[in-house]
Amino acid sequence: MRDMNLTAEALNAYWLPFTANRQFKASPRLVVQADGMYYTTADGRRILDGFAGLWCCNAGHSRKPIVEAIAEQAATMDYAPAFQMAHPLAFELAHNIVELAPRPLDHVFFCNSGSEAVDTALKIALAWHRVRGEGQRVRLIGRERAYHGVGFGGMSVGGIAANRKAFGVMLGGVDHLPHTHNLEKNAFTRGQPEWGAHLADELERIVALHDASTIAAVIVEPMAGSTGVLIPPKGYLQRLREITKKHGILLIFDEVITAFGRMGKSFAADVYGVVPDMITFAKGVTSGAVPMGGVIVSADIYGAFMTGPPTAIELFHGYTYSAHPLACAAGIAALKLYRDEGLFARAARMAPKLESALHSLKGAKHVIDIRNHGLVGAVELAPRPGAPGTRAFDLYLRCWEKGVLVRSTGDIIALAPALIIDEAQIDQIVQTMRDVLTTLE
Ligand code: PXG
Repeated sequence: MRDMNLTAEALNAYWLPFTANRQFKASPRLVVQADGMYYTTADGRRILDGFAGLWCCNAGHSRKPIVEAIAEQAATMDYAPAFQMAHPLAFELAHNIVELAPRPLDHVFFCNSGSEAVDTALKIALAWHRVRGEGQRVRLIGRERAYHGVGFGGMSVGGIAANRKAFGVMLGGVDHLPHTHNLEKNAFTRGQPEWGAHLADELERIVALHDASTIAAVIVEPMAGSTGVLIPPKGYLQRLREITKKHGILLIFDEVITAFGRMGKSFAADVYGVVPDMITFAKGVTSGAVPMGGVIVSADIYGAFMTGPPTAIELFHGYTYSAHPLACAAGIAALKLYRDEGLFARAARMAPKLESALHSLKGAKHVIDIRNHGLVGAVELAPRPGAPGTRAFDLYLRCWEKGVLVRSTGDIIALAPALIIDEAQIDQIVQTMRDVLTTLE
């Protein structure tokens, strides 16, 4: 193993993403090893991972079949050109994903992250309308409190004020649905809230304002993860589907965190019973072991592009590392592991356990909401006056000190453990949070 002691120069050289760099460097949290449900820190502590890395290591960490598949592929063929050439694993993985996907979604475009997946889906939406002769459909509709990654497209359809504050104007021609989070109506709901389906009707208002003929696509996370676990109200996604269909607008589900078992089935689309026109995925496709993302599109969308001269490039888009051999090898191994161990069904079985454990925190100091669906949970805390976000961040830090990794976003603690988690580990995470909450100012 490498020397794990960082020099001051090395600590300084790395600019960490989405991190308070100065705070981190004053007291670094370094992990050096991972297996199953656990990380090991540089100072030798075992940390129970309640967040599957960052919503991604759905099969648990450093699982042998995935590790071996990557190692073997690296030794066999490191890289294959992605344009005008291919390698067999790309087709095999695409086929395996299509087998899991809801029909009529049956073609896969590969990229390397969730952000790229979102920008790819938005570009496909715009180009699809053009190839069909509806090139005036250029508007994209997102939602407040949506996170669709960090590309300009994803940021623009996303609904995060901090992005607008930091980076100024976004893409033009974008509008937003209201988010569905409402503590007055839905606090402490288990599973999907009863209240809020009508918020989908706001899409009719947006369509009336801009005219349907100008709108290309609506993109939503079926369950919004990053901005604090916002569970879709019952009937909400169905209404979005009806309205988009009625107006010839594409519906894109950003399933970067919900795909591959997180909600207890292959896709959130299956759980919520709504089939969009495109699904973006990333993270769990390789169980986080190699970066990969992609977009699954319907036969109708793919087919519309396959009409020009056969020698012409149909979609002017792609990445050097689209369908990278190591990512494909990891993806094939991860999907096989999910199937062999029945992990999506396991997530569905463990979901009620996570639900009851989490909701036992009701009444604990500072807790103003608890919500959950599938193997995802969130505890929302009352913000400290004048210091939003610090309370949940302190809870995260203290849980880390006590050997449990959770995630804080604003004043919300999110949980999304690997699908291999057992009941005792769920109890340990919740008990640790309970202990910390009692002492938290
Ligand atoms: N779409 C969704 C729905 C996401 O959740 C992205 C796109 C972007 O993916 P990449 O691979 O470009 O990061 C995401 C990413 C968190 C957290 O703590 C969430 C994400 C990433 C990192 C942390 O909630 N989501």
